[in-house]
Amino acid sequence: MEGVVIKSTGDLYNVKINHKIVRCNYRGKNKLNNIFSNPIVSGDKVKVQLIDNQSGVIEKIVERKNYFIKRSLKDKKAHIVGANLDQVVVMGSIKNPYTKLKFIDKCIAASIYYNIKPILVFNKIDLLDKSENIKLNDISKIYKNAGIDTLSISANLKINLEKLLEKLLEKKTLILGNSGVGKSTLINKISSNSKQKTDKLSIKTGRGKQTTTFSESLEINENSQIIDSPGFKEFYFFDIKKNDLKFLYPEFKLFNDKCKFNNCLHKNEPKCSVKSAIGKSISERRYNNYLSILDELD
Ligand SMILES: Nc1nc2c(ncn2[C@@H]2O[C@H](COP(=O)(O)OP(=O)(O)OP(=O)(O)O)[C@@H](O)[C@H]2O)c(=O)[nH]1
Ligand SMILES: [Mg+2]
Ligand SMILES: [Zn+2]
Repeated sequence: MEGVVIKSTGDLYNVKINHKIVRCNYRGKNKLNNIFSNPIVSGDKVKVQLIDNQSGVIEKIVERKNYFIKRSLKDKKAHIVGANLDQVVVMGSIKNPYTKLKFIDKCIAASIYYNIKPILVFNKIDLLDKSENIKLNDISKIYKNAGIDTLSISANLKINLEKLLEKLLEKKTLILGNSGVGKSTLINKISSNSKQKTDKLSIKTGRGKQTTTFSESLEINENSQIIDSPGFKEFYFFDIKKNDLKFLYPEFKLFNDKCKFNNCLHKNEPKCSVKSAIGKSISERRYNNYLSILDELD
C-alpha cells in the first residue's frame, strides 16, 4: 500500500493510507550510513506492508520530488524538515520575538536552492504601534522589491488570513520560523483537523519555548496540506556553497552575469555589477546580509 507520512516521532510514523492513519515502523537498512539524520519526514510518500488495520511496516520511501534540509547540529548530517513540497512559508515577526532579516534571507535562499517557492509572512501585526508598523512596511518593501511574495497577518485576530489561504489552497506547504512566531497558532486557525499545542513566550528570554517538537502535516482541506515544524533559532546550510549563494537572490538575477569577472562573488571584486546596483534595485540590508552569509560558507 502507498501512503503519505503525516508525522514522524523518532521511530514511529503516522502514515495516511486511504483516509486512515496507520502507525508504522521503519527498519531501513541504510539508516546509519545515510547522509540524513532522520530517514523519513512528514510529506514523504512511502510503501507500507500492513500488519493489521492500524499498524504496518514502511518498506520503501518513494523518490522525493524535493525536500527542505538544514544541517543538524547533533551529527552534522542533513536534517530533513519536509519533503515533496510546493512552497515554504517563512514566518517572521517584528516583535515578540523579533526575527533577524539574516535568518529570513537564509530560509528564502535555501527554499530557492531546493526549488521550492518561498512566501514570507510576518505575523503578530496586532502588536505593532505606529513606528513599528513603519518598520514592518519598510522591511516588507525590501522583500517585495526583491521579488519575494510577502504578506503581513495576525493569526490571533485573523487579519489577512483569507489572503494567505488563497496562496495555500491546492498546495503542500511547509511552515518555518523561529520558535514563538506563531506557526502552530496560525495552523490551528486555518486547518480543519489541527489541535497543535501552542505556548506563551518565555518571560525570561522573550522567545518561544520550542513547543512543537516534530514536523507534522495538517490538513486545510483534502487537497491542501500544511506542515508544522519545530521552531529553530540558527539556521545552518547543509550543502549550499559560497558559489551557489548569488544565484539564490532573485534581485541579483539581472546583474549576476554582468560583472567583470564571471566568477564574481560580488564581494570586493572590481567592476561588480551587483555592487553598482546597491541602493537602487538591490537593498543594502539584503546585500550586507548576503556578505555575512557568504562569510559563513565554504
Ligand atoms: N499577539 C499575537 N500573538 C500571537 C499571534 N500568533 C501567535 N501568537 C502567540 O505567540 C505565542 C507562540 O505561538 P506558537 O503558535 O506556539 O508559536 P510557534 O511558532 O508554533 O512556536 P514553536 O512551536 O516553539 O516553534 C502564543 O502565545 C500565541 O498565542 C498573533 O497573531 N498575535
Ligand atoms: Mg509550534
Ligand atoms: Zn559582482
